[in-house]
Amino acid sequence: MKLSTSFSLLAALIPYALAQSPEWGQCGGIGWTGATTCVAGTVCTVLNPYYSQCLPGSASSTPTVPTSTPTVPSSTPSTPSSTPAQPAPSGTGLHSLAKAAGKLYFGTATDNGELTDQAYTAILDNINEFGQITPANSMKWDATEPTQGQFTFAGGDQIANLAKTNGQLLRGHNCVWYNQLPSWVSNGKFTAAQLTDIVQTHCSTLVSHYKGQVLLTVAYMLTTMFDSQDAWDVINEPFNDDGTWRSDVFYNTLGTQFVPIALQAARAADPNAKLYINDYNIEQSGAKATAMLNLVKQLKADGIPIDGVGFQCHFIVGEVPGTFQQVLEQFTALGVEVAITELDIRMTLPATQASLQQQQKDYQTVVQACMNVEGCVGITVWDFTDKYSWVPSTFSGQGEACPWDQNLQKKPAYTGITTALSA
Ligand code: 9MR
Repeated sequence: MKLSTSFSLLAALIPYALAQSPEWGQCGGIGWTGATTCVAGTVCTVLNPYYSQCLPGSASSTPTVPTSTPTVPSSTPSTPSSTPAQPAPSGTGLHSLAKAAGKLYFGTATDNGELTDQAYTAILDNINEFGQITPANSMKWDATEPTQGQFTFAGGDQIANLAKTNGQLLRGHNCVWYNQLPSWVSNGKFTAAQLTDIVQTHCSTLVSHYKGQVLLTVAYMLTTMFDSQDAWDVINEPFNDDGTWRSDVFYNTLGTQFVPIALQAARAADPNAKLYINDYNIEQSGAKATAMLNLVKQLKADGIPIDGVGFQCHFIVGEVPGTFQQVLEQFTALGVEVAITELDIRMTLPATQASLQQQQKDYQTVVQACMNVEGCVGITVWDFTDKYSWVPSTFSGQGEACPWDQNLQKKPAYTGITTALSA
């Protein structure tokens, strides 16, 4: 990690940073226990209930820094649109607009095989469009620990390094999932004690490997040391659609305990990463959303680290759930943040003008729901172009799910997103 060369400089600055947050550093928010004052020339600004940040400027009075129950006007974001809260997005792209609206990021999934496509990477690398990246495959268990105890990080590192170079946040995806799981785990017939050890080793090795990967300037390095804003989907898709627990090697061997085991290992490995449980079909009121709500309540009651819930949002044109915003609010009311983690909205092919128009509306509706909920921190599309979408190979006869088309041209869906981000 490049941190090593700068470590003595950082060590010298740590006491100072603990006393006062640096420019761009976190200075408040629900659950924040670090410094609540900012270095000279910056002012502590509430971006959302979970995150206050030292932004350039001077305070006319002592700022109020919430750590428990902040109030943020939902219609008038406290960050002026001309003041980016992170290294420098400026413009009218998706991430710039999201930042100006007080969100942490607008991001996209990407995959290693796509990174040789220069027309594609020109858009992916554009910080005005994307301030966050999720590796679609290369941090999954089959990619990172194909054989017990032998970790391979080459693919994940390529994407982490790209995010670092671009100044983009990184979302780790994922630690514990029934899918893309090597057979040595699923067929190992391990005892509960053995599988506990396996989950702990996997999560802690993975999460600590990518600890603090988004590093730029010294100021930003300090920011990321004390609040990296990076996130991990520690648990992926634990429930069936009827709200029962998915029958997989983790649940069948450990019961529900695999969830706290993994979350605690991840927290110990990177105390600053936001730890999430991520799932689909929890975007509407119903048994599955209720099961997730109950899980979060239980984890909180038991003192288990849980920072957020990811809503995948793999939707169908014309079928965005009407209760989505309400469900997001039910989760933030429990004291966790929420994020849209894998957004795409597919349609029956061939696309028509009408279906593309409806898709524009649907993207706008989904992004607007996140905009309306203070604790919804960001939005990630599950790749931005139809050229690399997972949809056509999984749902026969469907596709065109992304905001950019096969030829990397923006679709009406893009305008749907920008309309909501600018509202
Ligand atoms: O995008 C991923 C695709 O390339 C893989 O073939 C697929 C296999 O499981 O996983 C896709 O990503 C999934 C994500 O990891 C979890 N939520 C659903 C996503 C789409 O299937």
